[in-house]
Amino acid sequence: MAHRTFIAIDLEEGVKSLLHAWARTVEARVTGLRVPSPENLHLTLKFLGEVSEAQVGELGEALASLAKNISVFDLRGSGFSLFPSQGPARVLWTGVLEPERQLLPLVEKIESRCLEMGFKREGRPFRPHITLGRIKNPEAGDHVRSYIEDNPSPQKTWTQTVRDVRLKKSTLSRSGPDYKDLIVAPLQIG
Ligand code: 3AM
Repeated sequence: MAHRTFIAIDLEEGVKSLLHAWARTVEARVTGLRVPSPENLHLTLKFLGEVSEAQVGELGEALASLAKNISVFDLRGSGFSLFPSQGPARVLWTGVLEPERQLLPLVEKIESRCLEMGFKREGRPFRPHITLGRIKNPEAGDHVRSYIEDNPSPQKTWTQTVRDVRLKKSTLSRSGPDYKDLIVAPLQIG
């Protein structure tokens, strides 16, 4: 059976609650923003798409050997941002501060390992983000942009320790995506 998969960093419970609360404050003031449930909040490192059962096994081994050579690290982020950067917004997200320190090297290792395994390199530049809400129509996208521009909340930061990277399975349904861990690859402690 094939699985729709991606590699991600999971967020700590406290960070999920905090970020969900931020998203709810925007949702309360604009119409048309769809906020994911807190347990679905994550930081995508690499979208893989459909993979076979055999590839899941291979990815598990690759992620485990890669992760055990990378130390546990702290991740910090702040504020609200929007995709695309201009025009009606489609995604409300929060970004990572100083991604070049540990996050981008980790993503680069994952990209090159995935390339060796036959997965396509991501065409777009990697923009680390945690999706806080999705916007369906351009009118709502304009409202969200105006609200965020008036309330950029630069003082809002979040922080957590990254202890593992995960291969996640995404099941799409009418009620939204459902994510399940297929593999948890622990980073090196200390
Ligand atoms: O983590 P976020 O929510 O930004 O948008 C999808 C979601 O991103 C993205 O992978 C994450 C888990 O589904 N995604 C979905 N299809 C994609 C594709 N074809 C994709 N990313 C890149 N290419």
